[in-house]
Amino acid sequence: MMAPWLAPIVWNGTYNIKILNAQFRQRDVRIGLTVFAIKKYTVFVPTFIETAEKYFMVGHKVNYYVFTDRVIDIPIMELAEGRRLIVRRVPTYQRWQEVSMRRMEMLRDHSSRQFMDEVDYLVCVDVDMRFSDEVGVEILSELFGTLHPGMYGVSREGYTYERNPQSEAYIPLDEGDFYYAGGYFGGNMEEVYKLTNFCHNAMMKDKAKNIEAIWHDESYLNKYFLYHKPTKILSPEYLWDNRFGIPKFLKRRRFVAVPKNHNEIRN
Ligand code: UD2
Repeated sequence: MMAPWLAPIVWNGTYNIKILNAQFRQRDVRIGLTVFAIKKYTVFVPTFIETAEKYFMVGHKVNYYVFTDRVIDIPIMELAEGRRLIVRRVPTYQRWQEVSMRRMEMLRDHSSRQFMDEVDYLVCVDVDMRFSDEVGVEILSELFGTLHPGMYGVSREGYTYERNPQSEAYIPLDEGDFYYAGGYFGGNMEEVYKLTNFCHNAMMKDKAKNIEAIWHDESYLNKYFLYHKPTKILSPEYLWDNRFGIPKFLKRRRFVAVPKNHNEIRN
């Protein structure tokens, strides 16, 4: 429940949401939830928003930021009071790996401009997901990351970090705390800016050397978190994939992957 640097690992039962809600409401906190829906991934947006309306930060001020190359495909949706949907047109890239990686650059650019004025915290997630239980202010902190559901319980040597010493994402076998998921991180605006700026610059340095890390943006994120440790860590309750079954330790599944045919949806 606690990382060795005293950052809490958030599980069901480790916090009192009533106290936390009162604290965050007192501060009138505004939360941004960002997703990218490029090319065919626009099909995931309606379920994502509908389920977020039901479970994500209910009772708080929320801005949804949807980045897409197909603005016309994003439906107008009815939202609860205090919640807004902001759709931004962004460029697309041919390879899905590049689509995934370029999110860092676009988040960085928007962090230094729009987000700064509009929200206090940013939550950056994958779009091919649905909320299925409450996700509230208990996740918010200066800088947070999420344990990857597929790497939970795996030993450090087994983590799929980038192992090529030439890459900016390189992590040696005897280093690393946790394996964090690329599809769920966030923090306050300053920290998200620093994280996305680092990851994008590292990717560009590698690109110049013709290197692409094994798990793309996720590999660079893991490198960043090694030297800039998150102040809060979300348990796999916050990011699950039913392909991994439903283990006993998992009391809640709050945000779950929508099954997809990778080849079909990425091409
Ligand atoms: C994992 C990570 C993802 C990223 C990726 C890198 C999780 C849950 N997911 O997801 O964050 O680190 O590995 O390999 O940790 N996208 C589009 N259009 C496309 C392709 C991608 O919009 O054509 C966006 C979309 O928001 C999607 C995200 O990029 O959710 C990541 O792509 P993915 O979900 O196909 O990658 P996946 O499942 O391997």
